[in-house]
Amino acid sequence: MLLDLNGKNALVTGIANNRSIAWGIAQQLHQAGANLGITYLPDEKGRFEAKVRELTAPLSPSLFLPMDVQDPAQMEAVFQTLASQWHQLDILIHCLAFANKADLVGDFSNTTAEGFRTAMDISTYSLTSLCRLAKPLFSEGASVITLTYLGAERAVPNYNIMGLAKAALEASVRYLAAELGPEKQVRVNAISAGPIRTLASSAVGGILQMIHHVEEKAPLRRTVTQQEVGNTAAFLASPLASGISGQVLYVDGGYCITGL
Ligand code: 0WD
Repeated sequence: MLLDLNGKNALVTGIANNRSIAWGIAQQLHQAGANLGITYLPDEKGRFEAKVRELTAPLSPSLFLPMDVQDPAQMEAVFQTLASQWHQLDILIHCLAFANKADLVGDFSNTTAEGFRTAMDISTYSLTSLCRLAKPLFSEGASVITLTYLGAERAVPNYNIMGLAKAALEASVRYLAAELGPEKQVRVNAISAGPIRTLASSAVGGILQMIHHVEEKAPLRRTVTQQEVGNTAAFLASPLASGISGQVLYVDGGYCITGL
């Protein structure tokens, strides 16, 4: 059986620019034949919108909508549009995260309550909100995919509050998989990607050192690309992965198995 996503509707969140992991995922889903809906984080001057619109135009998305996950009305509007225009959702890509830059460097115990809430709200709770809104629209065998990082289970320097957000995100994957599986065979999984240079990762203190460390120590002696993460997402989204749910799949060149 070949990887074929023709006729599948895929909502992709988290494209900020051409380095975004979500951009790698959108390209691979498109190549496999999926019909795309893209959401972008709106800003006052509309710069993100223009940039993301231009970047994604070659993939001919049938929907292009603003969605700040801190704005419940905007999230509801996205799903109302999905309901009226697509009628059903086959693939949901949650590929966004945020923490205050001050909370991504130095001592973890300095994390503020406000910084804690912000990181958890945007990076973790948003997956649950998206799944709740998508639940009535999921097709039989639909696939939900989120992005996580090794900092969820190990004390990676400077990852700090984002490590907690990812640990809770991985737990959310298990609870959502348990809830959504029985009725319609909806699968929920996370991809744990190795470090990649993006807008979000540049906020994490010492990210370049971490990338060099992976290049020296990972079994494949390199970091992974957005395209490699995209290929794994396309696989997880497809019937080829029909028996996989509630898992965290590592796409990290094998780094997480090393004793280093
Ligand atoms: O090394 C890496 N880059 C790794 C990233 C390793 C392992 C996992 N990840 C995860 C991230 O934690 C995140 O969950 O992959 C996901 C995508 O991250 P990315 O591709 O590294 O980062 P980026 O290209 O910046 O995309 C994340 C985007 C935001 O960009 P900025 O940098 O402007 O915050 O998430 C979006 C936004 O487009 N975003 C939001 N979207 C809706 N509502 C919000 C929000 N409130 N906040 C951020």
